[in-house]
Amino acid sequence: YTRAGNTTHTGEVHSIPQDEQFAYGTAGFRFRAEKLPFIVYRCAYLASLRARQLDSAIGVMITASHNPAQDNGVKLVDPSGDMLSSQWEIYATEVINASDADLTKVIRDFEKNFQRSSQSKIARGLIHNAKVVCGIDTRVSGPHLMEAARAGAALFNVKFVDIGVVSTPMLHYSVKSFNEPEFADPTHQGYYDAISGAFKKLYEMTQEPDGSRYQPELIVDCANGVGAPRFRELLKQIPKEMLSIELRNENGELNHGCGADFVKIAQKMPANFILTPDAAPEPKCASFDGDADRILYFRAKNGCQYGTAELFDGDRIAVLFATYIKEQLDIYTASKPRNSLKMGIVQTAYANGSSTRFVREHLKIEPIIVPTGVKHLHEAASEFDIGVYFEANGHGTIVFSKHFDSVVRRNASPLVHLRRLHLFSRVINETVGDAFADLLATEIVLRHFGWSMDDWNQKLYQDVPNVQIKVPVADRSIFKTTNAEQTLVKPDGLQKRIDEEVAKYKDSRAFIRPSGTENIVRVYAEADTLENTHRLGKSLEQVVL
Ligand code: 16G
Ligand code: ZN
Repeated sequence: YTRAGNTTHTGEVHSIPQDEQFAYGTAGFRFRAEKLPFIVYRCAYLASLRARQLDSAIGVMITASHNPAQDNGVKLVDPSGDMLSSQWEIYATEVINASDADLTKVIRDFEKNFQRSSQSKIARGLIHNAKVVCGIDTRVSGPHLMEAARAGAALFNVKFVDIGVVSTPMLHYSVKSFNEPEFADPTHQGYYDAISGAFKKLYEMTQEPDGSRYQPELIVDCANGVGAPRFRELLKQIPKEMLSIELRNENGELNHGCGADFVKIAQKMPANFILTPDAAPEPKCASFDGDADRILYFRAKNGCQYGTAELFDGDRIAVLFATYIKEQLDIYTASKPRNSLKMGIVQTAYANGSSTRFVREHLKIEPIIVPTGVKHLHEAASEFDIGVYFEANGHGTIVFSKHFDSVVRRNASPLVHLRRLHLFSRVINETVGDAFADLLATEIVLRHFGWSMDDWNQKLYQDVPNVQIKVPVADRSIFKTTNAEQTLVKPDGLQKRIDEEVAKYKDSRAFIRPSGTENIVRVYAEADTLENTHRLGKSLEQVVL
């Protein structure tokens, strides 16, 4: 697994130039699968080093999420199931970018540094828990990359645990379970039992209100990815009367014409779904992405172009969760004002303006806006006792503080709203956004409120019309933003022109930011009507060109 001898899953050598540079981005390293064997090998080696340094399990997830089937990627997961610390992202970049000739020296320097801190522990026989835990998604290149990871971990003689084909959130959950055995059993079954067990208990404690319009039927688009086999297994634990789910897009081409990313960007019904609401309506649908860390709800949109989907996106899921939690919290706070729990909501600039306004005006919470990328959201949410975070694209979860642990989880309270909060926090996968867990949590809350899709749509807020445009540019690095990506500081003068355009429309808002994953600049615009939104978007596209 060298750059020169980078052997791919097809058995060919796809050598990598000694000076080709790679960066650990928001999604780790992600490219065409041919490039990855030597990258995965070095990443697993680095994971083994970190595992020894912390005497903990460290995760290696091999996936390219919503990208096409030919791609793959790798990212590392820290002991508590969080994403890798930023300092180690820099180390990862350094180790991957070394030439074959320099690698031994780079590695030796690392080992010297890290062994110094862990040496005494090793000497005292205290290294028991160091291991590299590795999972893959359903791509054909996966098993070969798993072997590359195994070889990488062996370099430093650290135990390697192959957990097979899993969703990204299952890998995060397993890493935490290995390190905190009281959290859950670190197996697929352990994850299913923990999440479905909490769901079933909470279901029993949830009473549908009179006149409830809740429907337990749901059709799920699995993006032809890992959601298909793994969610099918999870659902075996849940009786049909509680939740009646039909899975579609289980075995076709990964992410092709389907999946959460497709539905969000195209705002279209995915393949194998009825396209019009007229014939036989499919009232409630949800879509996972390829590695099942994102979820969107949707349905065919009435009176629109054939095949148009109406989205119930990450913002709407976040607001639904927050509304439920607030209801439980308010009852609690009324009785125990001194031991209060603070809830926060974290969004990005892409959050629909109506959702932000709703959170501010109705939930009385000032939303925190952070730059794109799960890492930023997770970090900001961790400042609260209950931190709800979602990107509009459907990636999100809720994190809970130590204070929450002691007030809610460790205290077997007889108060029903506290027990609900406790179980809700166990349905949620607090390590990372999880399509399965978020789906179960959404269904519980809809049932609690007795809501149909119409209710969920109408009782919270109406989305402001919005548009996203990708503008190809020669060099996206000349675009610099501030204010959580909502203001451009470079190139000079552009922000002023954006402001002038925005001022021409009612209820408008817009920003331009460079993509972190593609060589494009993204324009986002909102205005009072869809037509005005498109007009504003087009004029901003001109500003960039
Ligand atoms: C990455 C991020 C995702 C973000 C997207 C934005 C993680 C795990 N993933 O996929 O959260 O929405 O990038 O892409 O952080 P962009 O920079 O091209 O708009
Ligand atoms: Zn994903």
